[in-house]
Amino acid sequence: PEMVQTSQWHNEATDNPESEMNTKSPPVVKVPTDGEQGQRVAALEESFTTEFSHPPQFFVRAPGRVNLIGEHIDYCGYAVFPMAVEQDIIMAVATNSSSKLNLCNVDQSYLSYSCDINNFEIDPSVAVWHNYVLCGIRGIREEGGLAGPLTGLNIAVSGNIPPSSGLSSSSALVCATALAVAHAHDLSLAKDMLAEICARCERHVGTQGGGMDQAIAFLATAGEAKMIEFNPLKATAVQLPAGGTFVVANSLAQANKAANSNYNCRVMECRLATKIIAKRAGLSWENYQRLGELQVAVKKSLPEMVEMVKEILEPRPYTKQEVATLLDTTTNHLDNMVLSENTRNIQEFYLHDRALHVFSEANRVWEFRRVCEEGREGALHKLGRIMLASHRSTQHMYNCSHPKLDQLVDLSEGLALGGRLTGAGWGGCMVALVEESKAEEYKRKLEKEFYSHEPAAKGKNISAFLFSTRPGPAACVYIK
Ligand code: ADP
Ligand code: NG1
Ligand code: MG
Repeated sequence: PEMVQTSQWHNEATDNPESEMNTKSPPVVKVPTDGEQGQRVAALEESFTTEFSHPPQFFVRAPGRVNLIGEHIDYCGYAVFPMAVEQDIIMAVATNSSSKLNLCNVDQSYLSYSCDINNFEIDPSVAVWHNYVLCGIRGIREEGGLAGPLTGLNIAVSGNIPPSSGLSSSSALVCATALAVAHAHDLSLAKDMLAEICARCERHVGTQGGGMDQAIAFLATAGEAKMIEFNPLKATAVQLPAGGTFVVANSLAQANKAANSNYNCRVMECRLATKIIAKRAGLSWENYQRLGELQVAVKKSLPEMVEMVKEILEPRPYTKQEVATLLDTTTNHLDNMVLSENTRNIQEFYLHDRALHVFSEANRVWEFRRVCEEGREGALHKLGRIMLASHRSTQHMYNCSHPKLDQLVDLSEGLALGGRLTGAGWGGCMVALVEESKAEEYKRKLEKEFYSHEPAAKGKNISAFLFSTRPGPAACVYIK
């Protein structure tokens, strides 16, 4: 793909009315009583009342998201392009006087859990759902500005975001919890503050995420996709060209990001690439963690960064010992000062391909935005091509796809304008850009050529796996 010639790292200082909005707290709105959401809330209220023998005092909801472009680059400091989906986590909440968290879920496969709300450990070595709730509580307890200890909370959860599928069910759970705790304690925290607190606290489950999911959960607006930039956090609404629609197709292969070290391995490969390139550029490598920070320091454009990677790194894997030698340090030092706990046993790192993906993907995000803003003829086709290039890069350079995702992307060629994995990958969902007039035909094709062969889809309502999606609203509090 063509590449922009300037570094897009720095934010221009603009009068951004949106950033003023982001300093407001999430809205408090009347709880929905009709439609599908009304039914879910009613069922949740009933579960809550049965479990705790009293009604909830309020509800919160936080949405999942689909990332349109910009995968695995938020943790390198680069801008991403998500929109909130309508699927969400809803919580029914009431305070209790016993200083306990009492947690249950309408889906009984998520076991109930109870602990002292002011004194608990989060064990990242076990992938359990209550860890995400504990993260949200810990985030507000440590950063919410409370004067004293937390009040006990009874919480019941209902979610309809397909879990472990790249639509950010995890962050919806963290963000809903943080909002519930803040509201229960009368803390009016700004949306951007909540987004940043939640990005940090979700890392207690062990994944070193970048902040995209928590940002869009709080900063989304209905009807708009948003470019999210980091350091400082900024959300810009971008109008998508008319005539297109986004279809999400679940590969039905689940990937729980906290259950293995795949995700953190990529974060670490980017970190090691940053350090080796920094050293070669004469910088003190200890000070650089992210490829984005490196780009600022060497004052080069994204295409120039691509060239730099090709000059300095080799496509073969690097052993930990080689990395240590290149940095004039020891593997012990890397273990203790650079690598995360669950990546210390990894012996080989692919630095060249990962860094190439990041710089080219960061560039594609800006290209995608430019095509949207120019709104020229053929814009939809261009966006589709950019999305497909993004998929191929995650498939071949970042190695985070899954055969089922590749199959969905391949099946999309022709009827869709372009498809790509969304979220972290290794399974989960594909998002495809489709001309509105072809959306139904496209979905029928996937139903026939993919889902009819999938045992996991047998007898299930296809709309849970394959759906058109519009940008939905952000997290809010629901009151009666
Ligand atoms: P993603 O964020 O892409 O959906 P993750 O692996 O990051 O995938 O997070 C998935 C985890 O989030 C699940 O394993 C589960 O612990 C939790 N989760 C998701 N949805 C729910 C739900 N409705 N109720 C309870 N926990 C949920
Ligand atoms: P998912 O797959 O939805 O858990 C993860 C990260 C994002 C981002 C994407 C890849 C968290 C909470 N989420 O999303 O920050 O890095 O992968 O682009 O870590
Ligand atoms: Mg997640």
